[in-house]
Amino acid sequence: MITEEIKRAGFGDILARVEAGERLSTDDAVRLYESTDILAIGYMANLVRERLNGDRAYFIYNQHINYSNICSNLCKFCAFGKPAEDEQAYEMSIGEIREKIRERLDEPIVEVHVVGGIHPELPYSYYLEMLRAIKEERPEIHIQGFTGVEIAHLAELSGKGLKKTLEELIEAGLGSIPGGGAEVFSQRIREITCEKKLSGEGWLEVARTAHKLGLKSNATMLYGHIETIEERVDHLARLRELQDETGGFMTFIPLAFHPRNTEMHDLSRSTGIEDLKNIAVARLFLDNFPHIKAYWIMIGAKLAQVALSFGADDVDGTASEEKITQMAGGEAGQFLARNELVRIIKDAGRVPVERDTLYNVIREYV
Ligand code: V47
Repeated sequence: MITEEIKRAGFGDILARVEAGERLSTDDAVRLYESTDILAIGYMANLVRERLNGDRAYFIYNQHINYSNICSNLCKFCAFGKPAEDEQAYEMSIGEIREKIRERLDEPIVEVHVVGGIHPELPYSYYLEMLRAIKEERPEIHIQGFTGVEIAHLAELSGKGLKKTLEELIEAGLGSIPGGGAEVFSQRIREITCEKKLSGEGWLEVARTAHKLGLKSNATMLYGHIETIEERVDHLARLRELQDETGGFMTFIPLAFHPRNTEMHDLSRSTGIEDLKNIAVARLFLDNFPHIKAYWIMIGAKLAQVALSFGADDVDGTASEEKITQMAGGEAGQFLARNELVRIIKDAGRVPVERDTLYNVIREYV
C-alpha cells in the first residue's frame, strides 16, 4: 500500500495532516523538499489536487506579446533583457502590437499575456495606449499584463502611486496580472541575482494593492539556481500569508531556471525530479491557492503531462511567440495546438478543460 510506503518514508504525520485537510508547516515543507521520495510526495500532492480540482486539467488558448526586451534591471538569471544599445534589443510600436493582435483574429484566442523589460525610456502613456489599442483590435480579449515589477515601474513613471496607476491601467483594459517578477523573495538572492529589481516586499505590495482593487493575479517562483530550500519555503510562506489576507491569487507557477545565455550559464538545468517536487510541494503547502500550473514551455510537454498527477491542474496554453524561455535555451517549443494540448491531458488520464483567464469554463473535452 502506498500509505505504508509514505509512513516508511517518514511522512506519516504529514500524510495525516493532508488527509485531514490541515495546513502544513514550513518545517513540513522543508522536510518534503529534502526528500527524494517523489512518489510519496506526489501521492500526497495528488490527494490535494483531486480534492480541489477533481480530474480536471485546465488550459487556455492564449497569445504572448513581449513588447520590448530593453531592460534597465538586467538580472543575472535572465537572457531576455538587453541594454538599449545591444544589437538584439527591440521595442514594438503600438502599430506593431496592433498588427500582432490583428494577425490572429481568426483564432479563438481569449487571453493575451503582455510582458516586457523595465524600459528606461518608454513613457507611461505608451502602456495605456498599448492596452487601449489591444482592446480596440479585439474588444473581448482578456489582457493579462505587466508583472508586479513593471507595475511598480509604471507607478513611478506616472507619479500617481500604485492604487491610482492600477485604476488607470484597469480603465485602459488591464484584466489581470501575471505572476512574473517574484523570483525568490529573499533579499540575499535578490542582491546576488537581481540587485536593481523591485524588492520582494515591493512585489507583494503590488499584488496586495491589485487584489484590493478586485484584480486577480498569479504568482511564480524561479527555482533551480542558487536558492536554498529554506529560501524557497520562505517564498511560499509569504505568498500563502498574503493569500490569506486577500484571496486574490489564482495560480502558482514554479519556473525552472534555464541558464543558457545568462550570466549564470555555469549552472545546470533542474532535473525532472526537482521540477516535479517543486510542483508537488507547492500544491501541498499553498493550500489556499486554487491552481498550480505546470508551465509546459519551461518543463516540456512530457513532464507537464506527468505533473498532472503530482499536484498540477493546469498546463498554461498555446502560448506562441513566448521569448523569455526561448532566449534562455528552452527546448520545449513555442506553440502547442489546441488538439495537442487536449491529447496530452487526455493521455495523462485527466479531463481537458479549456478555460478563460479567470478559470471560467469554455469547453470540457470529455
Ligand atoms: O519573472 C526569467 C522568469 C518570468 C528566466 O502568470 C526565467 O501565468 C527561467 O512569470 N529561466 C516571466 N525563468 C514569465 C512568467 C510567467 C510565465 C508563464 C505564465 C505566467 C502566469 C507567468 O520568467 C520572470 C522570471 O522569473 N525568467 N529568466 C530563465 N532564464
